[in-house]
Amino acid sequence: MPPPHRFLEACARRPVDRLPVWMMRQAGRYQPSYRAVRQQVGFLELCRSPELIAQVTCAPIDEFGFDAAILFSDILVHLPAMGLDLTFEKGEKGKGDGGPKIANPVRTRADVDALKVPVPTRDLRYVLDGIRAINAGLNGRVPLIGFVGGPFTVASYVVEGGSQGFTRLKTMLYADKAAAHALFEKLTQAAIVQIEEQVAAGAHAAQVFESWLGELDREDLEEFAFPYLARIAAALKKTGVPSIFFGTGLSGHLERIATLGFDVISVDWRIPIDEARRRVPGLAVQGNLDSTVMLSSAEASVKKALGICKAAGPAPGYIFNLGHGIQVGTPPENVKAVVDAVHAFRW
Ligand code: 1CP
Repeated sequence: MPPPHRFLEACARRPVDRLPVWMMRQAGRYQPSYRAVRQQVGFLELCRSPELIAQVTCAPIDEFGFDAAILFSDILVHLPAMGLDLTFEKGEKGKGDGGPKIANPVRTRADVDALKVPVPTRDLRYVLDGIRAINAGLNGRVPLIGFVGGPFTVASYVVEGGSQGFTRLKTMLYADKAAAHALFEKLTQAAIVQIEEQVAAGAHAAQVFESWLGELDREDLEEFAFPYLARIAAALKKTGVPSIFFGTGLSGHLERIATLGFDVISVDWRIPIDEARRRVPGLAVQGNLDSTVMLSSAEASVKKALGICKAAGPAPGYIFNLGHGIQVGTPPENVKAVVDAVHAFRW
């Protein structure tokens, strides 16, 4: 890495020249350049091509000037190596992203026991080669964020067989606690080996996506999620790169999440950013524009974005981002307007 970059500086809560900004799903269907690639190849085919991974990861850096790149992949790409038959349905025309489908979902203890922990250097070589290809393309311009899914969020797809809610998984917690723990254990091991190899291949930071963890109450978070997340955070600490925890619907649990061992907490729009920063004083905070506003106008998007920059306050350790991913149909010019406005923001 060349001189310290403002995204990594902010993760470490050191002062920066301008607020760093990147956006979840900054590579995706809202971009004409991404749609052009997807006209040629299926989603999983794209995820399995190191050259295409590098192309679509670098495109938003060139197009919008983000301060960090995020590996183009998915939180579910390792599932075939675990023994699950994963496909992505075609996104309906104009209606957005194609969702994941698992033909042989995990429903019983025997299903859990049959799951294999992947060996990334063998099973996910394309991801690791992709990381090397991205860094060659970025040439040190911005750092690269690697990622994995959190155990609960990945389990929701594995048990339901797709984006079908959480009822089956939550029922498993109560009906067969041991099976649920065995599943979270396997998914935790799978997350740790993947993120360790991503860092070894050249990722400069790592984000854990626990998008749906807000589904659980405090008691279940304590039993079924926090211990596993703390293990992932500890493994990340050993790698030496900054770690980011992302979840939604978790505003009631920020102080507890701050004890898990992550360096940065990414919050959704349901909590004012100043309140989030007050509640986790020892950590950097990332967030939290509601991506829906960017479906409207550049003016409305910039107004809301600047309100967040101001509310975040001047203390080091703030990274501008969204509360969740960029939505399909977002006009790219609204994204550009927000990036430029955040970069122009000064105290
Ligand atoms: O720029 C980036 O962020 C691109 C890399 C990326 C990441 C970090 C993709 C590409 N997916 C993810 C993570 C991911 N995948 C999450 C966690 C983040 C979040 O909450 O959005 C989740 C829940 C998934 C599962 C998944 N994969 C979904 C969501 C389904 C649901 O339940 O709502 C979908 C639609 C996918 C496919 C997918 N992954 C990524 C893209 C661009 C797409 C669309 C596929 C296409 O091109 O048709």
